[in-house]
Amino acid sequence: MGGFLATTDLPHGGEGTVSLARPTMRLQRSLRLVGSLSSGEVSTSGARRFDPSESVERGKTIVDLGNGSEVLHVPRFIPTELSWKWFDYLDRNIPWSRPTLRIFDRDSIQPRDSCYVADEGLPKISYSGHTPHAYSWNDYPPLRDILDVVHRALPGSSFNSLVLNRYGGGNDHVSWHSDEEVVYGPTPDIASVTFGCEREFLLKKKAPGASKGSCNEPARKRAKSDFVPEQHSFTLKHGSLLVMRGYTQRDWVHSVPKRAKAMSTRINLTFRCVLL
Ligand SMILES: O=C(O)CCC(=O)C(=O)O
Ligand SMILES: [Mn+2]
Repeated sequence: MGGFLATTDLPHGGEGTVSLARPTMRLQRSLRLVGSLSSGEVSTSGARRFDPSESVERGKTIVDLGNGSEVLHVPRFIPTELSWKWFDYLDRNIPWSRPTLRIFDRDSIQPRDSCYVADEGLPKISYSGHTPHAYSWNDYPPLRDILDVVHRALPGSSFNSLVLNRYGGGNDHVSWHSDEEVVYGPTPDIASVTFGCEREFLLKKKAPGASKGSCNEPARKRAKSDFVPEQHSFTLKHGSLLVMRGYTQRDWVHSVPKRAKAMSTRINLTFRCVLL
């Protein structure tokens, strides 16, 4: 994750309407865990037997956020069984960690596990005082298969890096932030694939003048007090795809808030392109 974290953590924490892990899904998963999967088995299992661009065409919703920002949402992108295979592989094999972040001069432990994977030779990324180690795609072959599926779904895309997040339950979250970073350029596509427990993903319009680089402080305070931010909510299901496009990072913040009812693990992958 890049960008800034807002002071007000979790404005919607607690009383969720979504995020229930369906018992049938949990049962299906525990049954599957009886056998263990090697990365080779996961790689060859089904990724080439479905057509990602067809999934997008069949089930996409595009939300125009205005001023050159938009979100593409495909709730049923990757078939369920294949999504569970990838979930199990990632849950067991990724070197997850919870770094300490520095936010507004205070240290706090990141409220979710994460990992970073990138092409060799890219500039490093940093967020909240943390510079994650860049692991190699070669060490986790199924990640290349997921990347390939995303590339086939989004003609013209060319992602070279990946932030993985694992939310162990409803307390794990990501606070309001945007991934507005010079390394991603002014209008990055960020493609997000979700496995496991569904969670709510919120987008909220930044206050006028809140974008990086704005320095008109009194006008900003005045504008902020009257500002009622527009907000959108997406339920990110197991096997779903969501793509933030255009000026979404410049003009909007996003979050995955705490949800008491989210009982099981969610893994989210955000594919990005670091500019050289
Ligand atoms: O988990 C998600 O859906 C979003 C993660 C995110 O925003 C980030 O890693 O920057
Ligand atoms: Mn983000």
